[in-house]
Amino acid sequence: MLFDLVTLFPDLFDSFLRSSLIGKALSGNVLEIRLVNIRDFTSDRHRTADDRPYGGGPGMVLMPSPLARAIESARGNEPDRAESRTVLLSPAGRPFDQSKAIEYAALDRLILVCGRYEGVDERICQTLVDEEISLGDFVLSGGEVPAMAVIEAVARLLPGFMGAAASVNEETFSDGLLEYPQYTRPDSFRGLDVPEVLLSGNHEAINTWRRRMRLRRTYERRPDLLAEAKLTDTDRKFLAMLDSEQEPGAANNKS
Ligand code: 4GY
Repeated sequence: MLFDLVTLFPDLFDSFLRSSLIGKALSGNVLEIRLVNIRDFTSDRHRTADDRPYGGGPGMVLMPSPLARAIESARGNEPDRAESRTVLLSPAGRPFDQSKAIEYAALDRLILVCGRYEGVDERICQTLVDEEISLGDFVLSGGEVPAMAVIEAVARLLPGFMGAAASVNEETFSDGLLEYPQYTRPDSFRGLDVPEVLLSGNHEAINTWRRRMRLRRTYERRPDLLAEAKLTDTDRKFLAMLDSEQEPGAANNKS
């Protein structure tokens, strides 16, 4: 799969692209990443890429022309890649999630546009961008860090990315619940013991405990996920019990 990164700061990707897993995927041809520097498509001697916003207000806006030419340059090589998508990373986008990562992993090519300044000229979004996606409700200085997150989320779904031995564990988002807590040796660390059940060797008890921990965590931290989660009748009974512990005046033995 080919990723084109359209950015004013290509150097920000240096260490990321050399990092072990991504680096291996690049040399193993599982992944190809091309950098397109927007600055190379400016047309004045100062190589200006930003301008003041029409209507006034603070900050600067990424000029449409250099960005348009940069995106078109990316598309221009190998324009015949069957399935290609141009995506802008922006807090104003639709939320990026695991289902989006799966969708992108099926493409031949993803063009990631990294904005800077206060934003990108809206006409770029209307003409050259297929969709805007957000990594979360916070504002960064540019789309480069979110672009790396998207590459990592998508790349690990590509066949051959992690080698034959390790397979992708998508449990958390395949059934829509948060993961259970993990422990490794030693069985006591700074006075905190590994839950007994995990040392019991009783796999049925372990599975039940893990399922309940997943339900409890999701209930406490991400109740919004429960609406879409795949739940059994037993799960729903457990959740109803958690909920009854939340009633005002009900006994609460947890912490
Ligand atoms: N949050 N999710 C995000 C971001 C920076 C102004 C457009 C985010 O995806 N991207 O904060 N991006 C902005 C900065 C121009 C990109």
